[in-house]
Amino acid sequence: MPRKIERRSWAEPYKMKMVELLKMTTRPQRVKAMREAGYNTFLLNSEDVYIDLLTDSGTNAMSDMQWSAFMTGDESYSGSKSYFKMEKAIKQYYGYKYVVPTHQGRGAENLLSQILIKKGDIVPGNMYFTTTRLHQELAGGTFVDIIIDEAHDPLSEHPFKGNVDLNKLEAVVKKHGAAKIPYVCIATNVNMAGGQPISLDNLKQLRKYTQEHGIKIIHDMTRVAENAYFIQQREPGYANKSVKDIVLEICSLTDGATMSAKKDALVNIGGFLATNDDFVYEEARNLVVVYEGMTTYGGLAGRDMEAIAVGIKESVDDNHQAARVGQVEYLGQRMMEFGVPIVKPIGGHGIFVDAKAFLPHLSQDQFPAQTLASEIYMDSGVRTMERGIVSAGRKPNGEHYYPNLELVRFTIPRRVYTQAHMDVVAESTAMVFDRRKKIKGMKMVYEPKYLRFFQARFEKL
Ligand code: PLI
Repeated sequence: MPRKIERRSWAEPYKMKMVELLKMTTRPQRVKAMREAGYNTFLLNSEDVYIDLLTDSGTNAMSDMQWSAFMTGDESYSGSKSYFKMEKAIKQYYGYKYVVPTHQGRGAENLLSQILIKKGDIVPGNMYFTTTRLHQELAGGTFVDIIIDEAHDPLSEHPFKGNVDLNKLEAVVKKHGAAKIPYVCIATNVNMAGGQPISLDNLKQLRKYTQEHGIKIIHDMTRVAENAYFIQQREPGYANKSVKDIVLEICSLTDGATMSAKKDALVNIGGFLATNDDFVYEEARNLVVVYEGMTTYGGLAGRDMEAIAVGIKESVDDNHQAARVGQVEYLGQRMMEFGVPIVKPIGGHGIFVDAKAFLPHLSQDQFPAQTLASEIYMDSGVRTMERGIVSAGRKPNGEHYYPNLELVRFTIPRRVYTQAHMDVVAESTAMVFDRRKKIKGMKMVYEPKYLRFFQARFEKL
């Protein structure tokens, strides 16, 4: 009898031609390393990490085509031909008119915030991101969250948890007046919500509303291609459109963008500000030479710009996105099989474990997500990241922000790990889950002024 095959597996659209060897550690070694790092996974030495899911930022594996382009980088101080290749790719795949390179995403956020935000302004957005909000605040603005309520609920299965609640936006416009709102900041695949997409339908409605009120849309396009993939998979009318076409359509509904090329664009460093606005471009060209570098390198080497140009093209490939998001889905499914509480639907760049549900006996002041991230590292050498009260930081008045979502992010670098690695990650998390009742919380013993999650230190209670 021929065997009946019930499912066909998929696999990555690439093969490996170089590998990086990893150090294997023992639990006592990891416990010591974690204590020395003040129970902050950011402060671990990467050498002591086995599977590094701290971030998908700058941790991508470049392709052979990217590496070969890298070798052709033009390192001229001005007018580098590598810049023109990057500019061409950005215009072709994202459709924006002007490009100003920056060393990474936050460099672009700094320029944009300084250009568009005045003291007392309000910047609505579909959930905050750490560096983005900080640059808005440093420029004198106040961020207001206008994402739909479902985004703050880890159990809601809304397919587009990155959507904007237009009623919330209208309330902000009524309260402050459109003149106080320089732009609405729209992230594609909202990071802090769990890598959740915005729909094109919602973006079109937002576009209509903001145009009626003379408000710009600035696009945090760090993970735009992953968002486009979800639109293709989930939004009626888009099943037969390519990721490439959907990306272009998303960008066409916005006035400009900040980009961290370290994510979607498959490189290890880089970013840019893109705009269709002559004024913003002119100002950005003035400021970039102060903060980043000449307008044709903005803090990047020519080789970096070469790699970005190729990476952008590879990022909008349907097969790439199917494997990229498919791997995240695989890890999420395995976690769910073990009963681990995760944010649903499964997002685009990682699995977000709900630390409040995982460790319900800890109060948010005992840093449940920070605690859980350290426990998982000590169990298996898997490095994850806190995305909860520590990341949220303090309000300008000094109080903690208390975010609804208290999450541990298992962020998957692109094209780096195998499904066997994902099995190890899921099993380790399940082991920690099984002994969750014995886990104690922590207190913060050192807190830096800005972006405290990077450097804060903790002690076990
Ligand atoms: O890390 P940068 O400066 O290249 O980019 C800042 C940045 C802006 N927007 C969004 C949505 C991000 O996710 C982002 C950086 N994210 C990091 C570093 C992360 O680990 O998620």
